[in-house]
Amino acid sequence: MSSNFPDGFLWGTATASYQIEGAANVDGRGASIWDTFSKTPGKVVNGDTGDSACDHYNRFDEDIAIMKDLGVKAYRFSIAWPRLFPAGDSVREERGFAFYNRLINALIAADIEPMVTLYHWDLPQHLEDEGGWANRDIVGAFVAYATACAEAFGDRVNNWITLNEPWCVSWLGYSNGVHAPGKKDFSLAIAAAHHTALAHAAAFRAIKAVRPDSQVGLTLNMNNNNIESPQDSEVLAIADLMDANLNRWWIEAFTTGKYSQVLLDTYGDLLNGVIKPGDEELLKVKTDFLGVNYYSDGFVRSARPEDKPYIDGGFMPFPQRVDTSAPAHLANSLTAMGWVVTPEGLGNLVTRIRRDWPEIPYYMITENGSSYEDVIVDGQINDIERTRYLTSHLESLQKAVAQGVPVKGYFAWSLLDNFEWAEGYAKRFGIVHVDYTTFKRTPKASAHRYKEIIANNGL
Ligand code: GBH
Repeated sequence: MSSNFPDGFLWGTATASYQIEGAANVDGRGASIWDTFSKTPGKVVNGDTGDSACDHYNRFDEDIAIMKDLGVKAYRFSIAWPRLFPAGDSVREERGFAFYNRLINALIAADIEPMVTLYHWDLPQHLEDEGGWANRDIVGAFVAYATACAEAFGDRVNNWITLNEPWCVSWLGYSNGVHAPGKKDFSLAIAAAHHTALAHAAAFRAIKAVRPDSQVGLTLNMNNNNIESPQDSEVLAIADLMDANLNRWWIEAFTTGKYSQVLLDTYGDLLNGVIKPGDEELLKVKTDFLGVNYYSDGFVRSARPEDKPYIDGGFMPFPQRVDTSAPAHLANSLTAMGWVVTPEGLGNLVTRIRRDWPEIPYYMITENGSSYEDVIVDGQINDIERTRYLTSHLESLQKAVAQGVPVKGYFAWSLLDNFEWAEGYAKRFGIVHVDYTTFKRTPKASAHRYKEIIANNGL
């Protein structure tokens, strides 16, 4: 069989610092908002914290050897800001820089391309004490941090992602409160959303100033929101608002420097109040690529009597009522997270991005994966459902790529089982199993399948 992805397609795996590193109190690392949050009773399932996680800080050589065996071409990881600048100010911790130098050098020695995310949610606690992402001063602090990273690692790192999923940073962190710092205030979420958009553009320019040839992108969590009652005008209106809130906010910011009229109308002074004169020019930036994290589609249809106003979850200030539950035909095959499995959505999503924003040069699928309960039998994990999730999503992606959609890489989430934020260690997304007592790594059946896919450059 001939290859069905383009030559040079970047097959990768992805992780994030707080989810895997552990060694939380080692080599001068400062506290992050996730240290504080996970140690607050009731915030994380089982009271789990990232204190030891997968102990990747001490075992990265073994993890790179696993990737090498899988034939992985690229590895997406994030830098823990509080390892480099423990207090979030200008005071450097050289042991933190030394750790990422060791990691990057080991990747390059193994012929694995590093793809660095600057912010995957572990904000230095001191910056949160000053208001975090809701305080516009964060933009300057982020630029200084991004510049230091580009100067220290830019001779070997060519691919940069400024922020991971600013929607989650803003809405889950500051309005719904399920993520650190656990605030529940719409106005803070809206401020954070604007400041993350400004931070992306500013960090983009900062990295390019140091390394003009680097590739710099932004990673967003996106979905298709399938409308199941198109005759209901209220459903159409809220679906548009949900799309603007999740899928368009940051893309419109960097492509046009402006937000959709529907966002300005909905959020009124809360949004208009944080936009300063000149921001249009500051937001606009010719981002090299879009990172797309895709897990699952959404569905929206006319409300049932039991549906609550959307505002109740703290996700968005929508007083409207709609039914967003899983459609009946998908409801009995949910992942362990309770998410519907919609493989065709991945192809549909990148096709939609191509149609609506042709000015974005190319995309990377920076995360895609699933959580299921794994059973170990004779030391083996035959994760059939995760394997099927992987292959079905790649089939869908391949069809879109064959139609000319410019996707240059795919990063399986995740290389390792890891600290799944508010779900702690209870939810496993890894293609490699981690025993959290011994830290033993065991590639699952999905990892073996991924190895074959990489070797064939396709399914
Ligand atoms: C990513 O976020 C993160 O980048 C990564 O660190 C994490 O481990 C991984 O995914 C797995 O969770 O509210 O039920 O309708 C995923 C972000 C945002 C995906 C909200 C699902 C809606 C589910 N997610 N989303 S629901």
